[in-house]
Amino acid sequence: MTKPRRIDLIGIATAAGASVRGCGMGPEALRVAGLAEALIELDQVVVDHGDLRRPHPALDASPASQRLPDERRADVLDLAARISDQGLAILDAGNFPVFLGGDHSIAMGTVSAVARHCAATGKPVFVLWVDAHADFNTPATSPSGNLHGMPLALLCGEPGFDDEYQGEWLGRIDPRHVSVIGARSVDRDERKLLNARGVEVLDMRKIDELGVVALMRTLLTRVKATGGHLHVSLDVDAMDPAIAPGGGTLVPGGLSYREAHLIMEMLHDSGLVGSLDVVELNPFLDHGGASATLLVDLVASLFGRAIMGEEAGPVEFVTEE
Ligand code: HAR
Ligand code: MN
Ligand code: MN
Ligand code: MN
Repeated sequence: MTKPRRIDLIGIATAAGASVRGCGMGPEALRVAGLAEALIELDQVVVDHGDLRRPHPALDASPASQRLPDERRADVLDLAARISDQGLAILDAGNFPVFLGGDHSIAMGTVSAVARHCAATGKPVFVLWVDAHADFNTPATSPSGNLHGMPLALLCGEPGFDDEYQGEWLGRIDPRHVSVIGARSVDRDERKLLNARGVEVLDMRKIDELGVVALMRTLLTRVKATGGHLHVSLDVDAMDPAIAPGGGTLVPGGLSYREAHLIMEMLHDSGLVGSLDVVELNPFLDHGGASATLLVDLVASLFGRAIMGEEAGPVEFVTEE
């Protein structure tokens, strides 16, 4: 990747889009696991903007009680608008935002920032969603009502999101420019929407059969041909729970350690990635920081850490006709 002017870290300390609490502590766990240090080691310039959080967290009557998804929606959308504005300012300044979640509903704001930034220059936006889930539910199809299962549908302009979800802050992306990789838990009606809108789903079966390299080469070649901006949204549950236990909605049969790194290494070599989310890390469920450490190492691979050092350079891809 051509070196960005600067990497801007921005934490979003929230679990408002999820029913399992704890991923609000994600940004701090990523810092403790050495995220900034790993990037500095790769000769990047890093600024940490600290965390966005909801302004007045309400106290529940019982500490164990869970607020319903409807009661958490205003927090999700308030944060999304702030994330979008702050992300846009970072991108407009020519810097590389790394958004530290927080649950995956933060991507309503992060991808909006990218879409708004690119709309100004006419650059097409592509999204690589690295996740066990497709996060393409709408309020009508969602089995849980949790907003972390809906960001892609909102961003792709799916109907069924009322006025409360709309605003200047919301950017739009083309569902045919979205690829979900690592998927293995897709809801019935969500699957119908994904197919109808032309979202590419590189599910675990395809990875088993064809391998990460073939799938990523095809994708990267397509993005490169358009000169697009590639946004990567990395959900901790994309990886197998055996190596990444720190998530609230784990699904067996995920990416192996090397598959995940290879995705990041190929993304680095492509030079196409301009923004990143690291989401759903739940330090309360993690085992001794294993998942936080894995995520930091994956981000380092995305920014050029390589087994034999950065000088080895990218492997050229040849496209066979
Ligand atoms: N598909 C389920 C739902 O909509 C579960 C979504 C869980 N989402 C995440 N993000 N952990 O990927 O409720
Ligand atoms: Mn730009
Ligand atoms: Mn997700
Ligand atoms: Mn997920």
